[in-house]
Formats: sequence, structure tokens, C-alpha cells
Amino acid sequence: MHTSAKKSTVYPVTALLRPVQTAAKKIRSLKVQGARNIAITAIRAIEALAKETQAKNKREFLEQLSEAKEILFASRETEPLMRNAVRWVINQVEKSEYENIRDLVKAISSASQQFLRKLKDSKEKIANIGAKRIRDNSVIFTHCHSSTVTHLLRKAKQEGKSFEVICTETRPVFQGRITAKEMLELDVKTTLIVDSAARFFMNRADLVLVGADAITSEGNVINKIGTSMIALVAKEARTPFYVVSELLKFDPVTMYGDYEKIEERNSEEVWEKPPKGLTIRNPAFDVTRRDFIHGIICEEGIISPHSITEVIHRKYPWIFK
Ligand code: RUB
Repeated sequence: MHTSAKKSTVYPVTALLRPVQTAAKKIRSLKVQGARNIAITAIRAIEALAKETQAKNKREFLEQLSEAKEILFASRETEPLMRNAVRWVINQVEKSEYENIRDLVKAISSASQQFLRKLKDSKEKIANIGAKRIRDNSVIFTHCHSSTVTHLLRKAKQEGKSFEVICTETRPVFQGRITAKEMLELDVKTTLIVDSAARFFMNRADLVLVGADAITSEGNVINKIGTSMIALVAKEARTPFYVVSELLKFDPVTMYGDYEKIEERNSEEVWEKPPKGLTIRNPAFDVTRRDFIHGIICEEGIISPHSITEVIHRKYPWIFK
């Protein structure tokens, strides 16, 4: 349970929705973490539901998909990549002329596969572009665990670059340990530090690379709690700070005035058995203002955060519909 006051809707547990609920549970409990993995898990759950559907007509099928969508969206609120992905996949069925369930299921499967391929392609493109920014014998500072960042570093390593990584442990649930393990597997010299040692070590770093959960229309980036503090420290130390992100982490609602919601997680992650009367706050993410970001390394290249809406309009116009 989250400490936030909002009550989640209770959905009927039908066998059909079980894979979706299992996926949502994995996402909520961080068994699956990181925006990209969350989106992949959600797409696969939608595909699994479609394959099991007993819907009698298109309307019924769309209702089931919509119910699945609500469950997935409620699993973590700061995840526009998941929302964009699920919306896009379901939209392929909504707009298709098929009425026959078998054809509609096929449409979901092919849309899901198409989206997953797209995610994989852009991950490769981002790694190819970003790896060029890793200089030989440099020190890279990172925070939390971003599969997009670690893939970029893997690519740099494969290209024969030699570099070191400093990663924060990332309180309260230590995703930095996942990063550290992955780096060690790559045979990269890795130093793990407590989050509060970021300023102490920033002078040693040549480059900061962090992932993103959401990008707003103003070009601000939402990522793991503590990211904005690292950006501040990087600015003070004049260390370039780059965000490594899929463009589809752009949240269209921010274009129309809404703020990106910041998920607040269970206080037990911070202190399991705290003394009575203590207030514990546990926001999962924070906002790094665009002025602190040298560039967003995305599938279209390294772009300025200021140009994000223009790039999205050109590349993914459907996102605004
Ligand atoms: C993970 C996190 C990651 C982004 C990007 O937070 O903040 O930096 O999600 O990850 P959590 P990726 O562990 O709470 O999900 O690049 O893999 O999409």
C-alpha cells in the first residue's frame, strides 16, 4: 500500500485480468523497475489478455482492454512511457476496421510486437549516439538504475573504451546496486557511494548520465529522487549532465497544463518500524529543471531540452491526439 491518500479502484478479479494484475503487482512492488522495463511488462500483459479474451464483439473487447489499461496505469503514476505505449497499442484496435475478434487479437499482437521492436531499436540508437560521448579513461557518474544508461555504457565498453563508473546506492531501495552489478559484469571499475556523497565525488567525474521517467513539455526531466540534487552538484562542479532517454517518455498532459504526478511510495521502504508519531515522506522521483541539463540523448540524437515539443511533434505527432 502507498502512503498517498488516494484509494485505488477495486477491480473484479476475473481470470482474464489476472496476467494484467500480476504485471501491475510486479510493477508496483518494483520487481520490475525502470520506465522501459515497466512499459515492456505492460505491453506484454495487454497482449496476454488479448490472447485469452472471450469477448463476443469489438465493444466488449475494447472494454476489457480499457479495464486492463486502468489497472496498469494505476500501478505507478509517473510512467508516461507505459501510458503512451499502452494507449498506442489499444488505439490500433480502436481505429481498425476489423470487427472479428480473431482479427482484433492479431491487431493487438502485431501492434505490441511493433512497439517492442521500436523500443529495442531506439535503445540501440541511443546507445550508439551516447557511446560517442564516453571518452577513454573518463569517469562516469550515474544515479539509480536506468537500463538505457547501462546499455549505453555496455556499448561504449564493446567499442573498446576504458572508463570508470561512480554510482549512488540510491536510497531507499538501492537500485544503484543493480547498476553496480551490471557494471562489474562488464568488467568496468565501479565505485558505489551513498547518495549524500554525490558532491564529495562529483569533482572526480567527467560526465553525468541519468535516465528519465518523464519529460515535460517545458523540457524538465523527472527521474529517481535525488537526480535534481545531483544535477545541482554537477552544475557547481561544471560536470556535463546528460539525460539518456527514449522520446516517448514525453508526457503529453504537461502540454495542456497538467503537472507530471510524482509517485509517493510506502514509508516502510524508508523505515520499516519507525517510532510512533513520526512522519516519513518517500517521493520516488523529482524534477530536474531543463537549465541543468546539457542535453537529452535520445533516438533522434542529442537534443536540447528546450526543443523537446518540436521534436515530439515531428517524430510522434500521435502522442498529442
Ligand atoms: C528508475 C529510474 C530510472 C528511469 C529510467 O526508478 O528512475 O532512471 O526509470 O530507466 P525505479 P530506463 O527504480 O523507481 O523504477 O532507462 O530503464 O527506462
